[in-house]
Amino acid sequence: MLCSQHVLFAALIAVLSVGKAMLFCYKSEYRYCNLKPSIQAYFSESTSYSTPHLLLEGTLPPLRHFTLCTWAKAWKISFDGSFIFSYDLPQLDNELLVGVYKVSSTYSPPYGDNYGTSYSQVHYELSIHVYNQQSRVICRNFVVGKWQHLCYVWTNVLGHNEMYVDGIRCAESLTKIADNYIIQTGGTAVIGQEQDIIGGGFDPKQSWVGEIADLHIWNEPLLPSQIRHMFRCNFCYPRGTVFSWLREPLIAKDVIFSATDVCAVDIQPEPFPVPNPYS
Ligand SMILES: [Ca+2]
Repeated sequence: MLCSQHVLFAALIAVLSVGKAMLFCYKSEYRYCNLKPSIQAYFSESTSYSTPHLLLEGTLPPLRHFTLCTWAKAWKISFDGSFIFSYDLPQLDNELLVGVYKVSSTYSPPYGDNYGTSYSQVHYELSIHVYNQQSRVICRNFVVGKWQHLCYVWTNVLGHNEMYVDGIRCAESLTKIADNYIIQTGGTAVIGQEQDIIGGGFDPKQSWVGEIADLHIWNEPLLPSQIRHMFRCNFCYPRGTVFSWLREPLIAKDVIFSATDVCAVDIQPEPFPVPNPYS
């Protein structure tokens, strides 16, 4: 009942497009149509007096795997890490933590006119912590100042993990984290800051500065094709089974909500139809 009108509208578009548009819907119980503008949360720069964040009133269930996907627009990324979602246990910091790091490196041409000159270059790395163990990977297509779709995937099967920007998998992560571990329930989750104590201990240098929308968490590792469908806003995509954006009780602190349309970003059409993984 959530969006039957939108499903009908999407179906009409598909028919009118003489079969060129394909309707990608997932299992009906997960159906969520993204044809209407989303609600974004804006996190201004943190200071010692203001630390914008969202605090979940509930906790997370035990997790053997998870996928966390969100739309995010960063206005600034820190060398200390800018964190999107932080889940801490009373007895353990960084039980589940995801974010982005700015990294600077120097490059010296091995030959040519500029031989001997050092150039500074910046890149960005996505990061997952589970059980306070960290994996970071370079994501060449991450940029500041633009809506992007970020996904973090972890499974306790060999501690495998993957990260995606705009449906494209970042560099292969060779760091396996929390092999065979089960993320514990009973912790506290915060969006937009990095906790060092339960519900607090925020470092302004590690806060998220920018917008976040449609953050969802699933208790399974989603497939690359599912992640690509979400990025491409292919009419319908699943709501998170563990956490669903603005469907869970949250306490907002210094966060500004407004309407946005993350699916209005300039997305190039698929070069060929991608089959529905659930069909
Ligand atoms: Ca921490």
